[in-house]
Amino acid sequence: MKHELPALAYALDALEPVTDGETLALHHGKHHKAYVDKLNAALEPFPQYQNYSVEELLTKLNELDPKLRTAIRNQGGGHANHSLFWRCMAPQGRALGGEVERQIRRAFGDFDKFRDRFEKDAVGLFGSGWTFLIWDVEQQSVAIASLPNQDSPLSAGNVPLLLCDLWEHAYYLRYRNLRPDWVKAWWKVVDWDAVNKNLEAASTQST
Ligand code: MN3
Repeated sequence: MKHELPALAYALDALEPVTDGETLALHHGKHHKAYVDKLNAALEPFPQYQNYSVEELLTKLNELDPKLRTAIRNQGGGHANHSLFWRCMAPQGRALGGEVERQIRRAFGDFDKFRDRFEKDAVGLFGSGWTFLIWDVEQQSVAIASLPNQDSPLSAGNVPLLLCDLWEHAYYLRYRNLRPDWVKAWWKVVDWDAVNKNLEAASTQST
């Protein structure tokens, strides 16, 4: 099985002004595509893993052939993180509601407190990486997690529900060095219907 670059569900300029079309074209067509190509190249000598989804590979990271682990962590993580990132956004976004709203209230008190914590975490992450809303399987609760590079919560047994890309390639053309402005603007295109679907899949999987 070859891993493939997923098509976007919206036009390249559809997330403007939060993300400009040039950034999205490069981010999806060059950056994400490079992760997919390098993942496929890394897997070529390992026929035993041909039928694994990228999510399965990341979940089983520590059981894989040690020679493959770094490539799965970086290239597989890059592919999985970006695939989820595109699916968690929509033009104009979709409003918060449903079970994910209930779980955010349960874990953080209210949405504003959650958003403040998420933004602080995202702005405070040194270097490149992602801030996630995860389903913490052990705690049976939503939680915030920031991870470096292309690491995936799946490799720690948790399920990513929503994620904000904090690599400079995600925001530099429009926001320059101002990561806080990017993170604040990004909420406007978050598709909470998609996040609810991710939560539904995560909680049925883990019970
Ligand atoms: Mn990126």
